[in-house]
Amino acid sequence: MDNQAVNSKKIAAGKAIEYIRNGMTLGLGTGSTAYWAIQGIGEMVKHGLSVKAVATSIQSESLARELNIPLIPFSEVDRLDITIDGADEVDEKLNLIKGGGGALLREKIVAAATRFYIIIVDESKLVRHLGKFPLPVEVAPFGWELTMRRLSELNCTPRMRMAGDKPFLTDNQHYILDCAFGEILDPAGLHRKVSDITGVMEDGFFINMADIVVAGSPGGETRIL
Ligand code: ABF
Repeated sequence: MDNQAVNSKKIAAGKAIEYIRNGMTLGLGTGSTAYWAIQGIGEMVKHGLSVKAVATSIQSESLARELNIPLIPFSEVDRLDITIDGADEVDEKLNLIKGGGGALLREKIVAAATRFYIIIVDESKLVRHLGKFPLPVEVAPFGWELTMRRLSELNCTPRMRMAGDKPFLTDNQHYILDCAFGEILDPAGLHRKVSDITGVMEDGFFINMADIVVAGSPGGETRIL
């Protein structure tokens, strides 16, 4: 990843963690942008911030442990005060495609329990319409071939996400089918159709879930959308 992209991610993360206050319960996102937010929270904890956190992936959980961010099981949480997470695409209505990192199911569960959901991206993720990025769809391994056929009937090209020569397995032991739809003019409507397919555990559409999006630019500016 080039330095400019890293800088944009760091800038966005640095702005997002300014919303955190002592005593909050936080959701920790997944991916290379959320990584910088978790690093920043770790620094704040080192300087006395008192928070509890739930991670959205095994990867983020181990990073939080390394940084001594106090983790609690999601089962002990009713609501989270703030979650900071990344995204693959953000449209003009702040609808998202997420799941490039493979953590979309836990990310959406945590997002749905969050009072203030902050998405952090470098500005290259801002698009007019979703869809250039293939929609990640998390599916049960049992019957995935039939699920794939049903998804392709929605006029997309589903491809099994691989890890080497085996299917990628999510933290929940499911497969991911990356579905190239091309430009999506009605993401909410398509989300309903995808969700109706038996065998689909979750899709990467986050419709009307982001409270704010912080977009960082290589020049060091941030935009709050
Ligand atoms: C995770 O991070 C995924 O939901 C999302 O697809 C990805 C974005 O990755 P990055 O911040 O590395 O671009 O939240």
